Amino acid sequence: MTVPLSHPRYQSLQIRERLVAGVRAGITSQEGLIAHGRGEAFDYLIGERTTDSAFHASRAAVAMLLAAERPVLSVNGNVAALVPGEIIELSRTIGAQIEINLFYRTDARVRTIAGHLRAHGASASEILGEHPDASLPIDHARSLVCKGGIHAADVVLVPLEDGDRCQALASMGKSVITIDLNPLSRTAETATITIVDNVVRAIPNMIRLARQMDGLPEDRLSDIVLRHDNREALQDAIEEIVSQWNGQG
Ligand code: PTJ
Repeated sequence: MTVPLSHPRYQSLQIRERLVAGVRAGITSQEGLIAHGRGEAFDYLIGERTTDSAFHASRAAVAMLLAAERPVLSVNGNVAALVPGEIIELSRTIGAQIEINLFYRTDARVRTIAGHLRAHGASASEILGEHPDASLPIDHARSLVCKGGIHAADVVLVPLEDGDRCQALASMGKSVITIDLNPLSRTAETATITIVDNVVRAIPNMIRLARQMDGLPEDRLSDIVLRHDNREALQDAIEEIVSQWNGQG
């Protein structure tokens, strides 16, 4: 279906179409559509904008990634369908690796996503995940990771994540950044930094911030990270939703 530009929900409908195309191309799981529906409902409540708390969380996340020794951006089927070029750009701006790690893992889907990212400009060596050789302490296919990627990372960005893997990564001493529209999710609470925003807005914001912050001294970056409190930021996100619907947003 072609959605006319004049439609009041044009952006939102475009995002749906990208995910449906992702399912047809074997990139996104069918379950990914359901996960998106949940995210869409929260995005509606948030007002489909980047809130102040989300912007501040994005800034802290970028500071953490720039200060990291081995940052990795984890990509699933929804992220690959929605922001393929942007995730590559972010990885290059901050000097991070990309690793495909799926909840509903099949080798075929990992290969299709790798091909999709390469079609968006990634080189063969930039994308990890096709040949996992290590595992995370969880009883699930998404435990399969690469030794030189997520397994060795000190900071991992895991957008649209589930609470278990977030917990497993944290239990290995890693700092975990997530992007999740639901400020009440277990992932949001478990992550070191949660960005309560749509991945289609958050990743481009992070690219802009990384360009501005690149070159900041280590102590400045760690100061930005240390001053960020995830619990407080989640509380702010909930208050921003409430004030939006009280007509104060
Ligand atoms: O491609 P796979 O196999 O790795 O599967 C990916 C999904 C997303 C299907 C899988 O990880 C999953 O089932 O995730 P959950 O547990 O449903 O959690 C997804 C979270 O992301 C929910 O809290 C949603 O509110 C949130 N979400 C959905 N769409 C977006 C989003 N957050 C940010 N931006 C979005 N566009």
